[in-house]
Amino acid sequence: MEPNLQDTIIALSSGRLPSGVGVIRISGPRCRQTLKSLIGDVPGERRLVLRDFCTPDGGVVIDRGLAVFFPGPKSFTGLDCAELHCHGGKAVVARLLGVLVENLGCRLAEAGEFTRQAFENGRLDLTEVEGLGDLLAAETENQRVLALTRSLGGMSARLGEWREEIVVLQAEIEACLDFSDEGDVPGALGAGFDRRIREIDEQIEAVISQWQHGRMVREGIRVTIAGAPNAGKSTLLNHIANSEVAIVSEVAGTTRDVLEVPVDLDGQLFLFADTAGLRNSADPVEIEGMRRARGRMAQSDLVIALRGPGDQKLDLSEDTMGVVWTYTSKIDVLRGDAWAGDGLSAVSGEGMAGLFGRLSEFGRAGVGVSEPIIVARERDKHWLKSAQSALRLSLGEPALELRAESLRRAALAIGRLTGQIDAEEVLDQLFSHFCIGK
Ligand SMILES: Nc1nc2c(ncn2[C@@H]2O[C@H](COP(=O)(O)OP(=O)(O)OP(=O)(O)O)[C@@H](O)[C@H]2O)c(=O)[nH]1
Ligand SMILES: [Mg+2]
Repeated sequence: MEPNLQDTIIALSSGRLPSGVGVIRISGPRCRQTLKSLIGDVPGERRLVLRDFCTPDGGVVIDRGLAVFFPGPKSFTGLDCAELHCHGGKAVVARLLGVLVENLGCRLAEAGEFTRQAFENGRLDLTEVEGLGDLLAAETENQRVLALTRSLGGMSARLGEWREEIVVLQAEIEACLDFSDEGDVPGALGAGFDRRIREIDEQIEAVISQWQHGRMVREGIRVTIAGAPNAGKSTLLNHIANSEVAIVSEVAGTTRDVLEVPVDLDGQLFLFADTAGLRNSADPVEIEGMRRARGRMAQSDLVIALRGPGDQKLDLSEDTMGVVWTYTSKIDVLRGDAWAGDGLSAVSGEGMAGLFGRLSEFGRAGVGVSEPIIVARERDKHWLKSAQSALRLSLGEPALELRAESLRRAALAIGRLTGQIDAEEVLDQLFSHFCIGK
């Protein structure tokens, strides 16, 4: 999508119609003129006023509602903006949009186009745009907090500080080089120069170390329920999901596909997956099921290894990058402490409170413990690591020119994160997930 900042774009920014109120957003150079034609004047800046919304020619009233004007460049998009709060009826909104397009020279916005204008006009950087996209998509409390921190510039602020300091360091090297050009005294970097580079490196490291938690908040904690056939894995998933999503039967080898269910526990998203039971089998479908089960296990943050009362010991620690909790299932049919370690029954509910408590604790660990999390995307980790390695290169390098070049590359990596450099591809991808009107 190529933005055209000459266009005045409009969209219904509120939700599905009919609704109590419909909010139509307008942004672009024709904003003032549009307001004059539609409501007779341009209201005072950022003041909500009651007006009749009229057709421009005959002055027929379409609806009565509220209008507000946000002059650029200090508006959300950086251009003149307005909002019309009309009654959220389908015909009302259709007529207003129709008049705006057919009589007043506006155009319907594409998905994410208001935010795109904001980015093009320097009102938001790429990390803030990403935060905003995540905020609209947020379904859990932890996702909301992460997305809000980012959309309000939590990440931009850190990146800005680092970039500024790196540019200063770079300038100091340039000054040294200029000085040595002029003759006798060779330039020397001030004391503490390397320490300042190391400090930025450490700060970047601290932020990268949050990445796993950020990823778990944003994408969900991946939990796989695995174990022997018939151990009760599907029954456990159904209990956790509070719905009969998986087929349960006394036939061993019932589950073949990986079945994933998102669950919000205490504001944290978990993605629970039921998998095929693991055993020696010659059945090609079952073998494929086990291959998928192992694939999901390998990619999991947590594996719940379930074994039935009579099953052999189970060790899945080599099968995953995450942690493994082993439980004995069906303890309702056992007497006393006939099982070793943790036990649960998804049928009687015994041990389930303990499991949920442990899961909530797992979800809380690391989330917002010291500082709010600001990194969550693969892109964040990639460019932060790239900035870091450029900084480290500049430390090890004796030649001043090469040290300056490494610093320049570190600043460039940060510029890629904020979208000052090469934003196009990321933006197109990002806005394809935005809704119209944002
Ligand atoms: N008494 C009792 N029976 C259970 C419990 N959990 C599961 N079962 C029974 O055990 C049998 C197998 O349960 P499933 O949930 O299908 O087991 P699974 O591990 O998914 O089995 P596969 O998909 O074949 O690997 C069913 O008859 C369930 O009703 C439990 O906690 N207590
Ligand atoms: Mg099953």
